[in-house]
Amino acid sequence: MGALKDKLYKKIQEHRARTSELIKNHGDKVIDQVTVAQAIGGMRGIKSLVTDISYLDPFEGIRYRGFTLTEVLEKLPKPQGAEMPFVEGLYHLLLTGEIPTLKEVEELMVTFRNRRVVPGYVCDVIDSFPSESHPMAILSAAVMSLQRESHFNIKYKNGMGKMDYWDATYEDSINLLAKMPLIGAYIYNKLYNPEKGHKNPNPSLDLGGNFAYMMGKDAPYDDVSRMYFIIHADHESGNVSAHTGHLVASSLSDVYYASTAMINGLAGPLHGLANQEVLRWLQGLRDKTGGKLPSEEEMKKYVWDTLNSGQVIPGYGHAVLRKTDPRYSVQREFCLKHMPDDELFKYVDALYKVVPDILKEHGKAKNPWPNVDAQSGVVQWHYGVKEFDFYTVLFAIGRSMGVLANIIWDRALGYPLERPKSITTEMLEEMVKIK
Ligand code: NMX
Ligand code: MLT
Repeated sequence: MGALKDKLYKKIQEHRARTSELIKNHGDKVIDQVTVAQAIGGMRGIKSLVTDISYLDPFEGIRYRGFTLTEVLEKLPKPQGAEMPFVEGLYHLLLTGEIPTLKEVEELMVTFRNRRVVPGYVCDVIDSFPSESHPMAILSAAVMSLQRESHFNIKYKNGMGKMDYWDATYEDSINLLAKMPLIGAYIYNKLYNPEKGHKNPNPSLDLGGNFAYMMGKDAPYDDVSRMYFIIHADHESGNVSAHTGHLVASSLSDVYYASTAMINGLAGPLHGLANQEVLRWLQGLRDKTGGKLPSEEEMKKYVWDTLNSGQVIPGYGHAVLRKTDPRYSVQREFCLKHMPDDELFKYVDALYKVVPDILKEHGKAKNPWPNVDAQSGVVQWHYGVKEFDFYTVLFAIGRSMGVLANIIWDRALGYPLERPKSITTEMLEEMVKIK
C-alpha cells in the first residue's frame, strides 16, 4: 500500500467501530422529523445523510474536515512561490481528515502523475462530438467511456469481500481524478482552441499547474485553477451532485458510473451551471447599457425585470446557506488583489450592493446573498477563458474530489443501498385528515 492508503486504512478501521456502535446501541434514536412541506419540497433540511468529509453551516459556510476555507487555504502546503495550495493536498485532507506534510503531498503528486494518461479512445469519444455540443455533455460521455478501466468491477466479479470494497474504489478514484483535469483541458482545446490543439502534460507540474499549462494559460491561472478546484471540492453530501454520486454508487455502480451521474446533476442551471448563467446574465446587462458600467438605477431595473419575467437571479440564493457564501468571499479577495479594475468584476461588486435588498423586497428567496457562482465566472473571464459554457466543467473537476472521497468512505463504512420510502398524495391527505 502507498503511504496515503495506509493512513486511510488506519482511519477506516478506527471509524468502523464508531459507526457500528451508533447503529448497534443507538439505532432507534430519533434525530429528525419530516413535515409535509419537506416531503413535497425537495427534502430540504431533513437530516438523513452522514458524511465526515465536509459540513455546511448555514451561517458560517463550508468546513472541509472541520477546517474553514480560509484555514484550508492557509494550512495546506503550497508549490514554491504559489499563493494557492496543492490540490493534491486537499484530496489527502478530504480522505484522511489530516493536513498533509509537503512530503505526503509530493508522494500523492507522483501517484497522480503516474496515472494521468488519458486513453486514446477517450479522446476519440470527445472528438466525435459535434462542436456545438455542451462541454458538460462531452465530459459526461468522456468519463463514462472510461468505465471499462474500473478495478472495482473486475475485483467484484472475482468475489471481492465487502470489507475490501473501499480499496478498489480508492484505486479507481485516483485513476479518475488524475485524468479529469486532462480530459477537461482536452475538451476546452478541442472546442475553443482547435488551431493550437492538444498539449501533452508537463511532468514537472502539480495538478493545478499542469491544468493551467494544458489550457495554454500563464500564471496566475495556475493559482486560479488550484483555488477553483479546492473551493468547489465539496459542500456536504446533500447537494445534487454529491448526493447523486453517492446514490448511484450505493448500488455498487463503479465510480465512473457514479461520477458521470454527478456530472449530469451538476449541469443544471439551479446547480453548477449557474456559473455560466451568471456570465450570460451579466453580458445581457452590459449589452443593455452599451458596455458602460450601469448606474444603480439601471442595475435595479435589470434585476427587477429578471424577477418579474419569472426568472431567478443566477448566483444568488441557496438551499442551505443563509449568508454570503465564503467561496464567493475567497474569490472576491482574489479579485481585489489581482484584478480590481476588471470591468465585469465591477459589475459583480456593484450588483452585490443592490441584489440582496431587492431579493428581500421580492420576498421569495430564503437567502438573498450571493453563492459561489456569482463570482467564479468573472475570474475565468478575466484570464481569457471567455467561453462560459465551459465553466461548469471546472466545477465538476473540483467536485469529483469530494464525491469520490465520499464514495470511498461510504464503502469503507458499509453504507447500504440508498432507498428512501415514498408515499402517495392520498396517504399524505389521510395523515393530515384533509378528507
Ligand atoms: N432569484 C429569484 N428567486 C429565487 C432565487 C433567486 N436567486 N433564489 C430562490 N428564489 C425563489 C425560488 O425560486 C422559490 O420560488 P418559488 O416559491 O416560486 O418556487 C423561492 O424563492 C424559495 O426558494 P428557496 O427556498 O429560497 O431556495 P431553494 O432552496 O428552493 O433553491 C436555489 C435554492 C439555489 C436553487 C435558488 O436559490 C436559485 O434558484 N438560485 C439561483 C440559481 C443559482 O445561483 N444556483 C446555484 C446554487 C449554488 N450551486 O452552485 O449549486
Ligand atoms: C454546491 O456547491 O453543491 C452548491 O452550493 C449547492 C448546494 O450546496 O446545495
